[in-house]
This record gives sequence, structure tokens and C-alpha cells, in this order.
Amino acid sequence: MSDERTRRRFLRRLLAAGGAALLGGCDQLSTTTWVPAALGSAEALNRRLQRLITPRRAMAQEFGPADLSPTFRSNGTANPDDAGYQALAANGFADYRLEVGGLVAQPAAFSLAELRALPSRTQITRHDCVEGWSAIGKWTGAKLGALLERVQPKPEARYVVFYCADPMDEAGTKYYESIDMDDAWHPQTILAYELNDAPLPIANGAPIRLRVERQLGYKMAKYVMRIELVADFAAIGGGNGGYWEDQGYEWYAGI
Ligand SMILES: Nc1nc2c(c(=O)[nH]1)N[C@H]1C(S)=C(S)[C@@H](COP(=O)(O)O)O[C@H]1N2
Ligand SMILES: [Mo]
Repeated sequence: MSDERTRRRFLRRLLAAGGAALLGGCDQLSTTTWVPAALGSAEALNRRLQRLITPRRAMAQEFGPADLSPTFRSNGTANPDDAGYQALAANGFADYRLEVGGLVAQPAAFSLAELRALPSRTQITRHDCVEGWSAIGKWTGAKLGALLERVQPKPEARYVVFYCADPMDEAGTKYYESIDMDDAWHPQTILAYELNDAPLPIANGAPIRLRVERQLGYKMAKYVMRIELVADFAAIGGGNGGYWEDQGYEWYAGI
């Protein structure tokens, strides 16, 4: 056999073996239940590939104090145009209550003091916005997992939905977002109340904003007023799991 034929046969075998290994991985993953039927097949494939490459429980990169951006810019809403929110802000958020309900055994409402009393985490991470900018900030907040332990999700709960204070259009459609239970229980997923060792500024989502560090910026809901656990989000907003998702962004924004 010529060298060239030997080489081609070797390449074919290598490709066949690699392809089979990849398919094997995808097959295994597709038997799990978390891929929502509503997702387009291309996006579902993206998610499966992402999970092959990076295990869901892997940590996002963390940085040191020397890496902090001089300022952490504000993007999207910088001050919600909402009377209820403005009244809360005028009183230093003393009357703020984070309502948590839906598919939970123990619905509850948390004051800021109660959120600050939950197990917390501080992390210096990089925020990546799809609009093409990044910033490194230091975030402190209650671990979402600790809050979930308090309200006890029912077994049928598959997503956590975050309802925000800020209207996005003339009709008053408010910002909202959702994540799955893998991201909800992830140790770096926090309800942040501090940025760079100071109370979270209004421009960055006061009094509470989500940090879900393995995802793009638009998943990190600011001005969170209410949390709901659901089995699916087809009946919420435009049915795509978030304000920007309803405008065409992907629901799964893993980085
Ligand atoms: N409620 C709410 N959350 C939001 C937004 C928003 O406009 N409203 N913008 C999103 C986008 S696109 C980004 S990049 C980040 C910006 O966060 P920052 O203002 O702290 O920079 O918040 C996200 N969460
Ligand atoms: Mo963004």
C-alpha cells in the first residue's frame, strides 16, 4: 500500500473514532431531562456541546484585586422609571421585600437584612456584555442556593425566573430573566447587594441583582423584585425566558 493510501486510511479511522466518541457524549446528554423542548435544535446542540466542553459545575474564572476595572459601567436601565421602585429607593430600600414563590414548599419574602444574613459569597469576576464590552468587578451577595434551601423547591421546579422593576417600553413591559436549576445551585450564583465593597449602586441594579457568572451580561437581572420557580416559562412574557430572549437573544448564554 502506498504511503498516501495508508495516511488516508489512518485519517478516516481517526475521524470515525472521534465522531463516534462525540456522538456517544451527545447521546448520553440528550437522555437527561433538562433540554427544554421549546429550544431550537441549533441552540439545543450549542448547549450540549458547551456542556461537553465545560462541565456545568465548573467555576467561572476569578480574579484578584489588582484586576478590578477602575469603574464598573452601567448598561441598559440605569434608574428604573417606576413609581414603586422610586418610592423604595427614596427610603433607602428599607421597605424592600424580595418575594419568592411559585413551585416552592415555603414561599417567603426577604428584607435586605434577611438577605444579608444568608450564607454569602464574594467573587471578583469578569462581566461580558454581548454589545462588546467587559468589566471586572467584586461582587458580594447571598448564595441563591442558600435562599433555595429556605424556600424548598418542589421536584417539578426546573427554572428560576427573576422579575425586575424596570419597564423597557411604552407598554410597560418589564425586564425579566430565567436560569435553570444547574445555574441556580451553582456556588458562584449570588443575589448581589455589594459591588466593590460598597452597597450596590442603583445604576448597577440596587438593591439586588443576579450574578450568574458562567453566562453573558443580559442574564444578570438587575432590580430583582420577585423570584418564581416554574416548570416551564412558555406562558411568561413572550415565552422565551427573558426580556432579551423575547427579542431574539439565546436563552442559554453560556461563556
Ligand atoms: N433589570 C435589568 N437587568 C439588566 C439589564 C437591564 O436593562 N435591566 N441589562 C442587562 C445587560 S444587557 C447587562 S450587560 C447588564 C449590565 O449590568 P451593569 O449595569 O451593572 O453594567 O445588566 C443586565 N441586566
Ligand atoms: Mo449586555
